[in-house]
Amino acid sequence: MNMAQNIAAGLDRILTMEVVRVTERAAVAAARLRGRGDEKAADQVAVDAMRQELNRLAIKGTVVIGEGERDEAPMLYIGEEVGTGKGPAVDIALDPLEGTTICAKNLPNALAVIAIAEKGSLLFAPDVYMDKIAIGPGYPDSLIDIDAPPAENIANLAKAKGVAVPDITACILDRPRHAKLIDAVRATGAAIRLIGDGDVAGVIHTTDPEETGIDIYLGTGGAPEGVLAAAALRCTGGQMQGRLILDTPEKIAPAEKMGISDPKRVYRAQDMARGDVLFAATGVTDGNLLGGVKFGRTFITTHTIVLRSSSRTVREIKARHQDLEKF
Ligand code: VTB
Repeated sequence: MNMAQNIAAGLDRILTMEVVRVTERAAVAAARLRGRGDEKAADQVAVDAMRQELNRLAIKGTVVIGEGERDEAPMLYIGEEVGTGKGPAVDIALDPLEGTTICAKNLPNALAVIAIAEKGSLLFAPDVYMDKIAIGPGYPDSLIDIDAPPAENIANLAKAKGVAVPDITACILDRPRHAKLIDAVRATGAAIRLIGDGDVAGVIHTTDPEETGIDIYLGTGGAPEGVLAAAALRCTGGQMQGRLILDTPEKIAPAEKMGISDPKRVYRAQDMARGDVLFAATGVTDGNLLGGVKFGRTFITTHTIVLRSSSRTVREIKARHQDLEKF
């Protein structure tokens, strides 16, 4: 692709650089309340900070995955218009503090996260659970199947990776609902990394097993988090499948209103985040892929990953913020 084509295709690439400030700002705000045991307060400051910075971006943005419905979320609610209004029309999925409990306890992998996509290209996921499976890049298409038993997916992955099953590590949210899944994975001899929260990070970690030690993500987490993770995987490569858990009429009816006609549909990453997508995440607490915010005497350090699907460029930005006033 030549330069002119690159500029013409999809989102304005300058946004890749601009979006970094948005997650940096949210991460610094949340990090100030790290380990204070107050999830709500940490989330609130992250939301405020992200919104402030987002409204400086030259976009006509609409939040499609955000903090919830307008009546329950005063800011960054679904449908909120963000940005200066002068710029491309884009859809935005965000989570100013993914892993509020992790942040409150100062445990690994709390993130400030955003995805920006061409208008109409993100799945409008209702706030229900999603069954998820994900692996990293470099494997044949359809190696994993959300409907296959975990043992089969793990055996296929081990074979394709060229390792024995016990050398595979699966990441699973530590929840009672996963008891059977955990037993099934343990029966294969594979290792499990149980995480308390933060399955956006859990899924992304599959894309770099050498760095993170995680080969496969399995289990049920939030659907909005599923779309955010899918946006990241569209940029890094890797495979993901997700199915909304719409098991009651109370869940099916609002989902239908959001345009979901087949409640059992299996979505791949490219179905959840289509077209050109940007994804940025800044570490709040130290994690497997990103360092957390560090507060120095004269500067603050942040560590961010920025991804873009059309070029599949992976950028890591370590920033030293010396103008402390603005934080
Ligand atoms: C996961 C996790 C999130 O929600 O998606 C989880 O990654 C799912 O809900 O960090 P439960 O906590 O009910 O299992 C979070 O914990 C919070 O958004």
